[in-house]
Amino acid sequence: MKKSTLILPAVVAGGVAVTAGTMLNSCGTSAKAEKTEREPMNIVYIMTDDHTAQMMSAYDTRHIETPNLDRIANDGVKFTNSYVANSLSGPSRACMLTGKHSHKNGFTDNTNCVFDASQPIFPKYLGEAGYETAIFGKWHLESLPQGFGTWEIVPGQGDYYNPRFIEMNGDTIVEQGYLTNIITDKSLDWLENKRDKNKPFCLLIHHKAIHRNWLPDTADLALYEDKVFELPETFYDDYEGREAAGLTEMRIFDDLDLIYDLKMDSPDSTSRLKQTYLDYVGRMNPDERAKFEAFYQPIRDDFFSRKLEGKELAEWKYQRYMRDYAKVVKSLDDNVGRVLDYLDKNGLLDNTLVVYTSDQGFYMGEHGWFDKRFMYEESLNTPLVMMLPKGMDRKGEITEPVQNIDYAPTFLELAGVKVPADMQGKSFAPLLRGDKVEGEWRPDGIYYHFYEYPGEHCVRRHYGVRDDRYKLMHFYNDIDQWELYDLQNDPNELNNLYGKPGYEEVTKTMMGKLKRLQEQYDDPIREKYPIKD
Ligand code: SGN
Ligand code: CA
Repeated sequence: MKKSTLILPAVVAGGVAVTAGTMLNSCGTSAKAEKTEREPMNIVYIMTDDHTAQMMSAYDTRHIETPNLDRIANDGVKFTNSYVANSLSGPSRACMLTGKHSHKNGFTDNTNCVFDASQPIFPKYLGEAGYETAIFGKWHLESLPQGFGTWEIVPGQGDYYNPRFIEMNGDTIVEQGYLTNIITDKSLDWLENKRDKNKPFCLLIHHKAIHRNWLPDTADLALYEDKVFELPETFYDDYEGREAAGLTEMRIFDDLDLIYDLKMDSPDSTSRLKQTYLDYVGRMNPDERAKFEAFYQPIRDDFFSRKLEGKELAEWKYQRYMRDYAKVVKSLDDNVGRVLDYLDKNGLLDNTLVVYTSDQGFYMGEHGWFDKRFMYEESLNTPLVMMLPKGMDRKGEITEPVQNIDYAPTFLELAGVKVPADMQGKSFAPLLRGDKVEGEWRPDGIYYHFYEYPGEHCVRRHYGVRDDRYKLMHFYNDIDQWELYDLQNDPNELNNLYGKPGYEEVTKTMMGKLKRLQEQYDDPIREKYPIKD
C-alpha cells in the first residue's frame, strides 16, 4: 500500500499513545515502537431512514431478528444512549454531516430549507486529508452534494422500485430493481472497482429503507405473515396532560392510510394518498407488480369482507404496519450483511470503522403512533452500533449519551484530522478507544430542537433537554406548554410533572441545564423565550 501523508491518529498501546514510528517509554524518552506503521483508518457509515431500535434485535428482542446488524453490535460496540438533535431526515443529515445543530447548519426542516452544500462537512475535511470519499443513496438536502469525491443520490425521498438516481454529471437515470439492493450494489462496486485503493476511504451508504410507505422487496413479501406483534403498552394512550401529543396527525388508527400505507386498494376505495400510492407501485415492472398484487389481494379480500371497526380495526392496522415495516428491515439487514462480508473477505475489517445508525427513531405503535419528530424517547433515540478497527479494544455497551452532531468530530479525530473549532458536537473517540473518562460525559445532558410546524403530522415546534434521569421540553409557536418527565419512574412519558407540587427543585435544575445548553450552542430561540434564573 502506498504510504499516506496523513498525520496518523494515536493508537493506544498499554495506555501509552503511539503515533506512527515512535512511542514514549516510561522514562519519557523516544523508543522504537514495536509496530511502527499504522494504516489510516477507513470509515464505512451506513445510515437508514426511520429505522428504530425497537425493530433491531441488538436493542429489542420483542419483534424481529436482525442478525447482520447485530453482528456489528456483537463484534463491536452498542450505544445505549444515542440521540438525534432534530428528529427528521434532512435536519438529521445536516447535523450529522456538519457536526452542528440545525440553527447553525441552516437546515431546520424538510419543507422550507435548502442545504448550503458549500459549508464544511466532515467528508470534505477527510478528502482534503487524502481520503477517497463517496456517498450513495438518500441525500434529502435539496441542493446537490459537495465535498465528496463521488456521489450518486436518489432525488428527494427516493423510490423503492426501479428507482431514479441523480449522477454527478447532473443526469437522472433509472435503475432496475429494489432500492436497498441497488444502493448496496453501487457501494460495493465503488469499493471494489472505482476507488483509488492506495488511499484510505470514507464511504457513506444512505438507505431510503425503512421509510414510509414500506414497500417490501418482492422476495420478502411472504415474511412475518404468521407473526402477531405485541402491542406496545401505550398503544391506547389518551394524551392526558400532554396537549401537543393530542394535537398530532400520526395515529395508526386515524392517520395511517389504508391504501398508501397498508396497500388495501380497491377500485372504489379513495384517499388523498391514492395517487401517490399508484405512482409508487406503478414503478414496478410487470413481474414485480404481479407478485405484489398476488400477495396483497387475498389480504385485501379478507379485510374488505370483515368490515372491522374501532379497536379491531386499530389493531389490524397495527399488525399490517408492523409486518410491512419488518419486511423492509429484512432486506436492509441482508444488505448490511453483504457489506460486512465484502469487508471481511477483503481483509478490510481490521482497519475500518463500520458504523450503523438511522436518521432518527420511529414509533412502532407507542402512544398509538407511527412517524417521529417528537423529543419523546422512541424518536429521540436512534440505533448506533459500530465495529472498531484493530487497536480500539472497546467492546459491548457504551452508556454515555451521544448525539448525531458528535459523529463528524469523532470521525475526524479518529482519522487524525483536526476538528474545526466551530463544530458543536463532542468527539466520542475517547469512548471508542476505551480511554478513562473523568467526570460526567455530558453533565447538562443533550439538547434537542424540532422546527417543522406547520407541517405534516402536526407536531408542534419544541426544544428541550434530556439528562440521565429527567427530560424537560417546551412546545411553542401556536401553543405554550412545558413538559417534564422522570424517565426512571415513568419511562413511557405518560405523566407530565411540570407544575406539579414537589417538582420545583427538579424543574429549576433542568431549566438551568436547558439555559446553559442554549447558550453553549447559541440557539437564538432563547431570545424569544428567555429562561429566568
Ligand atoms: C414524508 C412522509 C411523512 C414523513 C416525512 C418526513 N409522508 O413526507 O410521513 O414524516 O416524509 O420523513 S409521505 O406521504 O410522503 O410518505 S423524513 O424521514 O424524510 O424526514
Ligand atoms: Ca427519517
